[in-house]
Amino acid sequence: MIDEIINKNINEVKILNLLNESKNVVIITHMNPDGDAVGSATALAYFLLSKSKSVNILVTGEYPSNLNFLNHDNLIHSYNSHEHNSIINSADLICIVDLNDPDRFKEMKELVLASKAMKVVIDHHIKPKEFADFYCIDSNATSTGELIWRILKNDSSFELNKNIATALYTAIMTDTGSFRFPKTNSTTHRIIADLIDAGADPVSIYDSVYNQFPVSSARLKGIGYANLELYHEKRVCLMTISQKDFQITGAKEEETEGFVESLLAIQDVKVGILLIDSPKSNQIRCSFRAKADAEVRSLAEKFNGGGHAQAAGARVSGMSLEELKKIIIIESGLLFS
Ligand SMILES: [Mn+2]
Repeated sequence: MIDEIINKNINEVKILNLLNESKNVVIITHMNPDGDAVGSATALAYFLLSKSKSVNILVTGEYPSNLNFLNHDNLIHSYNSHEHNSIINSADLICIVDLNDPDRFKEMKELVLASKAMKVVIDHHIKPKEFADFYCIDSNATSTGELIWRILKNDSSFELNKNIATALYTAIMTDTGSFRFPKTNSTTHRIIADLIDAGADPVSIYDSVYNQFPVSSARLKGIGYANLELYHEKRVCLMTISQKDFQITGAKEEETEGFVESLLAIQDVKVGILLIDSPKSNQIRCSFRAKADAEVRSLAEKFNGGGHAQAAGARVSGMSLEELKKIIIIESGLLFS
């Protein structure tokens, strides 16, 4: 299976040719899209619009309101079968960005897989599933936004305008943790320099993405911080958020954005773990983050999850928060053995 995908992993110029040959393009990204997902999708959409293609971005469910500033031209739609099935059916190219597993298409899955359109995956996650016609995958890329940049800059008539620059800046900024995660290098900063030259505004983009927390989120984080636990010579920091904590603060689940990353700022901590007893799904959402000299993918995989070496996650059902916590405390110790 993996060999099959390697054979279909084509270079940026070939992807560009597919984009240029298309007429009706649908861009799909994952549910609960992050800055990389929305930024990559909108940058690609603006490029295709500049080539007079018909373009729609479809996401399952809502997307976070702090990314609204990227959707001022209303290119992103929350999928509903009534309005959007005909759009998927009439597409000749479906670009799947920042995800590689059709299960994450959710309600769109059947229709997308059955579509006759050419399907291309542009992504930087590992272990892609075999379902698309072509793949543009580089797990060493900081972000899908970086891959979109590599593709577009091959186009001789490509003009980097403010909309594309802002979308790609957002994608790369969010997936590099504002240029401090391990894959950040001089190439990243050279791309960013070009994006700033083309009109991306670092101050206003950061402000739009990150300085938008409702006070309920700050209060929830306060409860989480008050209850932090450290294990394994302070190398593992565990934050748990219970359903009761959501009730007390009135915070919503999506207001936990950034909580787990903040655990790595604590002295001696190598691995941050956030367990959220989800009021929405009746599952426990596990988020794992690691510093560059540790890894957490193997931990996520033990709970049927996955992700990157330094950022991974899983969803667990059938046990209480306390039961799962006990197991995770033991398992996380094995990361250092
Ligand atoms: Mn990404």
